[in-house]
This record gives sequence, C-alpha cells and structure tokens, in this order.
Amino acid sequence: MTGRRDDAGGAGALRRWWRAGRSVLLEYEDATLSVTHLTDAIARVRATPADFLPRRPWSATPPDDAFPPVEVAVEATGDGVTVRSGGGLAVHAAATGARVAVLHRGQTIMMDGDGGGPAWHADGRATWTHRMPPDENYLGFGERTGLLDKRGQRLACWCTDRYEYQGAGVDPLYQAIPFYLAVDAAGRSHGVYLHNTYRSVFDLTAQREQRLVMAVDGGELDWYVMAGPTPAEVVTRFTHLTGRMPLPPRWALGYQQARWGYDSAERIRAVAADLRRHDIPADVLYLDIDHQDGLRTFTWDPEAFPDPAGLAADLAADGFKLAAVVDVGVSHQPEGGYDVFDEGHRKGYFLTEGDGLLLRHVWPGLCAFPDFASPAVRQWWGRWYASLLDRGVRGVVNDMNEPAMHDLPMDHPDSARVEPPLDTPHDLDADHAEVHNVYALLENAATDAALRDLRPDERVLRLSRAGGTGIQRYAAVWTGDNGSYWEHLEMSLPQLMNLGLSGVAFAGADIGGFFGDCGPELLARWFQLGCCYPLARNHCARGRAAQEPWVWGAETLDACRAAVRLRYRLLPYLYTLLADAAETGSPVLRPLLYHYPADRRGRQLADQALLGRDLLIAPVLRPGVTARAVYLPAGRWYDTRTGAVHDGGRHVLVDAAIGDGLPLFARGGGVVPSGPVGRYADELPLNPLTLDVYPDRDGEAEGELYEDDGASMAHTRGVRARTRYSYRDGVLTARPVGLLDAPARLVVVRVHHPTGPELTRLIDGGKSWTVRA
Ligand code: MIG
Repeated sequence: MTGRRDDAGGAGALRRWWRAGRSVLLEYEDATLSVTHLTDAIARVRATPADFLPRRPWSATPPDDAFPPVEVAVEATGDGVTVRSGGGLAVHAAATGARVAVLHRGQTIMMDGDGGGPAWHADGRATWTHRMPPDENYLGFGERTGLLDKRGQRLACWCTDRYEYQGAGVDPLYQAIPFYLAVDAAGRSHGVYLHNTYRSVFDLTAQREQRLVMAVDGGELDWYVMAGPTPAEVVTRFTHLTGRMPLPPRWALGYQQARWGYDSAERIRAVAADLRRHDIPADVLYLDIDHQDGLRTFTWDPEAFPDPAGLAADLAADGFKLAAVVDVGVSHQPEGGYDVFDEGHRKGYFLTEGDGLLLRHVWPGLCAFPDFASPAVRQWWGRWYASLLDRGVRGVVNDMNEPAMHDLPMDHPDSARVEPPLDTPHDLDADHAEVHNVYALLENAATDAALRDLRPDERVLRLSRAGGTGIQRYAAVWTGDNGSYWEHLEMSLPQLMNLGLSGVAFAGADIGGFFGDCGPELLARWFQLGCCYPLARNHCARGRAAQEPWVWGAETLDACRAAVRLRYRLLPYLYTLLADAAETGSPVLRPLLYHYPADRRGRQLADQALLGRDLLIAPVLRPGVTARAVYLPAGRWYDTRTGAVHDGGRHVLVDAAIGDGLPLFARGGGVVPSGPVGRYADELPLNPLTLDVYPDRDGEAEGELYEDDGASMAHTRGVRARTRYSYRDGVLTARPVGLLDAPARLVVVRVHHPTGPELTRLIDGGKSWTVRA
C-alpha cells in the first residue's frame, strides 16, 4: 500500500484523470478513485491505495458491464472533476483527498465535509467519512433491534447468532446488509450500499461533528449511491442492483404454526387437528430439528417420524404443507454411518483448521461445516434437499447458518458461542473474514439452485435465518430468536420495516416470541400485529410455555382467530403486494415515511405501519391498553372497524381493547381486494371477489389485483391476471393490465361513501367491466 501514514492515510492531491470504459478514473497522490454510472440514477464509487480488486462471484451486484451503457458528461475545474448522467446524477470528486459529493438534479444529496473522504488506517481498516446533516434520518441497515431511525447508533454488519437476544441495543443480528436509506427534512431520499463483505460498521454517533463513518475491516472502499427522490425509488433502485424475490407460493401467506418440540408425527397431527377444530385457518406446519435422527441434518428419526411421506400426504389432504429445518453443522462421525458427513469428508468439502477439519459443537455434538464458497460444495449440498422434498416436504428453513457453533457441548454450563477463526481458508483463496457475511447467502444460493432443479415447476417455501445483501433472491427471512416480551412485540415492527427497506420484503418475526413464556394478553396482541407481518409464523422454543392460539381459553382464542381470519380475508391484497415486491422490490410492511417522506410527524413513527399503500395498521404494543392514538397522514382515512371517516394530518384516538380487533384504516383513494376465508389459503376460489372502494376527497379511488395459480414457477396452470380498478364519477371500472385471463366470477363492490350509507353491488365480473355504484 503506498502513501500509508502512521495513522490514517488519505488520497492526497489529484494528479490526473481519464475515462476508462464506462468509468472515470482519478489518480491522486496516494490513491485511485473510480466513478461509474450504472444507470441514470445509480453510481458506483471506489477508492484504493493499491490496485482495484477483481469482482468476487458472491458479489450481490452484477458486473458493471452488465448494465446498458449510460451517457455521462465529465467536467473538470480547479475544484475537481464532475461526472454527470443524463438523469442528473452527478458525482463530484474534489481536487484533494478524493472527497466525493453527490448531486441529484442540482441538489446536493451527499457530501464529504472537512476531514471527509476515504482513509486507510495502520490497523488495516479503511473508512469513508461523509457529512451527516442534522435533519437527515437513516433507515434500513438490514435487520436491527431498536426503532426506525438509526441516527446516533453504531451498527455492525456481521452475521451473528443471537441466542435469546434482548433489548434495543443488541447489535448485530443474523443478517448483514450494509445499506441505508437517507431521508432529508424535505423528504428527499437517497440510498447508499457499501459493497464489501468483510465486517463493516456504520458509525452514526458523531452527530455533533455531523459525521457518518463507514468502516471496513478488509477489502475495498466501494459503495453505490442510489438517487430517489422518493424512498420508493431508492428501494426500487437498490433491488434493481441486488435482486428481487421470486414469487413464493400463495399459501406461504397463510398462517404458519411451528414449535421446537413438535417431536413426533402424532404431535404434528394433533396440532393440525387442533387448528382445524378451533377453526383457525392455517397452511403450514414446521418440523424443527426434532424430526431428525440424532439431530443430524438431512435425516429422519425412524421412530418419531416413521413415515414422513404418509404424514405429509395425510396433512396435504387437510390443506397443510410441511416445512422442515436444515442446519449447516454436519455431525462429525468419522466411524461412518452418516452419509452426509462421509461424503462431504471424502470429497474435502468441509472447512479446515490446521491439518484437520474445523470442528465445533452444535446440536448433534461435534460438527463439520461445509465450505459454501465452493461451487462444487454448493451443488453437493443442494442435492441433499431431495431427502426432504421426496418425502413430501414443501418448505425448507435454513437455520444456524451464521454459521452458529459453540466451543463446548451445547448442554455444558460453560458452552459459549464461537465463530470460525477469521483466517479459516475457503475456496477461491478467500478467508473467513471475507466469506463470513456471505456464508448463509451462498448456502441459500445452493438451496435455491437445487430446489429449482428438483422441483422445476413448483414454488417451494424457503426461509433463512442468516443472510446478506440480496438474500431475498433466495429466501424469506425470519428475525431469529426473539423473546416473549412486549418490547419484542414492539420492536418487530421497525425491525421488519427496516428489513423491507433493505430489499427483504418477505419476512416475519416469531409470533408470540421464541424465548420466554408468552401469556394470553401478549399472545392476542401478537396475533393482531403478527397477522400483518408479510410472513405470519407462530414459533416457540423447546421447554417454554405453549403458545398455540387455544392454550389460554376462549377470549384469547377468539382474538387470535379473528386476527388470522382478517389475514385470510386480505390474501388477495397481500398476494398483490408480494407480486409487487417481486416486480419492483417494494416492501409489504412500510413505514409511513415510505409514502409520506415530507411528513415530519409521521416519519419517525415505528408503532404503526402501512400495509401496502392502502392500509394503515396501528397495533397495541403495551399491556392493559384499551385505546390508542393513531397518526393519520394527509388525506382521507376510513376506520375499517367502525366506518368512521377522518381527515388526515392529525392524530385520532380509537378504541383498542383486545376484543375491538386490530385498529385498521383504509386510505381514501384506495380499492382493497379481498376474498372468502377458507380453512387454508387455496381452499376456496376467489369467488366472490370483494372490492372495498374508499373514495378520496375528489371521490376517486384506484387499486390493483394480481392473481395466478399460486404454485407454479412458470405460471403454466390456470389464471394469471393483473387487473386495475379505478373509481371516478360514481363508476368503477376494471381493466386488465399487461396480463390476460381474469376469470369470470361474482364481484361484490362496496363503495364506502363518507356521507351516506355504503353501497353494495353484486355483479358478474369478467376480464373488464364497468359498474355504477
Ligand atoms: O439454537 O432448531 O432460530 O427457530 O427452533 C437454536 C431449534 C436452534 C434456532 C432457530 C429456532 C429453532 C431452533 N434453532
């Protein structure tokens, strides 16, 4: 490394610059800077005191050349060099220090203040310091504890198994996504993605000095800036860069029941029967590590689960799908008898330490760990998923993939969580310091490739605990081992909203909390909120109090059932949101700021959320509460429980006893599709379709419905349609957009008139139609 000083070395003065392909390269005394426009609104900035590093196969972004060419204008003055796209995204590199300012359409959106810019430190870390304007808010950052805005915090990106995590300050958790969305006082937004898989830290604590520092432990200073100006545009651009999710099966939106400790086929059957008996709609049951033989991955306990295929078939006849857990630790059995270990060992597929295998403790005892950096290992790992799918399993959960491991046996009192040493070698000449944050991502890439191969025309539910940037391409995410505390109920909302802004639209927290004992009131409230999570799964740790909806008596059961039924009623709306996420990356659960970025009163709110554009939820997050204040942004809002109509831009106080159900508001201007409630998601056809029309102040409303067979990959079976509804001058019109084949069926149109009774019409709907209502 040239030009490194004792402590921090900067870039020095600009010597010369030139265009190299689609990049502009700037040579400073002690570093080189590169500026590359990938689209009109996305630019990449890299700086190095040495040579630029080659692209890694686990990069979450495509190679620069994969983007269509962009015209840029370059302008050099005494101050430095400006590279500007036709779309008005300008990157200005200063004449000294490789300090960078970013402008969008003439407005400065990022700035390196004094002492800003890139620096390389004697300890091997590198930092890039930007200005942190006092009125800017910072969201995203993947999966975090705490509230929405991360000003004042220090956030590390390092996939970490947080067994029994508590409180708001715990950091980091399982997902490492070094991305943030910045929103200024006027609501103008931009995003920054730090393209580096080593441990990184965003330091937003220097508020007085107005400094935001990005630090990396290794690799390169390499970041992308995405212009808005709206948060939605930033998220769309970030997911354009890092990928979007394939549409999951529609049933994955159904209620899901799990528990570590459902340890026999009989228990699973009993839970299924209880769900049906108590009239709780449900779609998915989970097999935790309890189904495995000796807790070994990809095996079945022959006594507790003697006939998995028979179990799956019986459950399927009742509308249930089975999902099963996969751990990355492979039981070390040198004496033979466990084919996953035998084969992996023989082929040299496990991580090593010195001359031997890297062995640590997980549930089955000492374990070896696959090296997912190797394409051959990924292919091999993927094939084992057949041992689940061939027995009727239709969902997989990749757990313990941070990777999680202990130094001593799990039941030893001094057993502590450890990590592979940072210098553990991986394939492609990498070490663990570089691979750690993509270890789970690469496992999920293996799972994804295998499932597409094993089930080319079936969408399989995939869930992962750990992951990194772009995990949404492969799996949904749950927020790991939370607890049965009110604080965790509250935290789940900002946690999932920030995940959504970070590209992970399909995610959920364990309903009821994983650790701790959930009581009736907390359970009921958790169902009310949890049934609005993109992924709604009740899950509980082994040995803790049961938390199925029926364990606390009639009142709790009724509240839980009502919450689940509301979700099933809204499945057409939710599925459309998932289709939108697959197409544009838009989150399902959104902070108010997503649609109202300039609204100062709404932008920090973490105790209410938008479910899509047209519904606003205001859950109760504290015990003993029977009413709550709800902030409604500008416009007209309808209380869906009472029919009351409010003008937004202010707070309203609403009844919120448990029996009142979830406070749920509809946006004036929206059309919300819903359907009949079956015992499981696909039991009943969407007939009749109900359209709730909520006119805005001008008497207008709009909405969309996406539908398909809900299960095939290639959309080969049944309908596939997107229909747009628009209401104006008392007439509702349905028009197909893009796709064809909206089926003929009954449609219940309910126009909510703020001044008169609501109007209901029953019509024969087909592809396109018009009705006066
Ligand atoms: O260290 O498989 O987050 O959902 O039930 C605990 C047992 C291991 C952690 C997962 C949790 C799962 C549990 N696993």
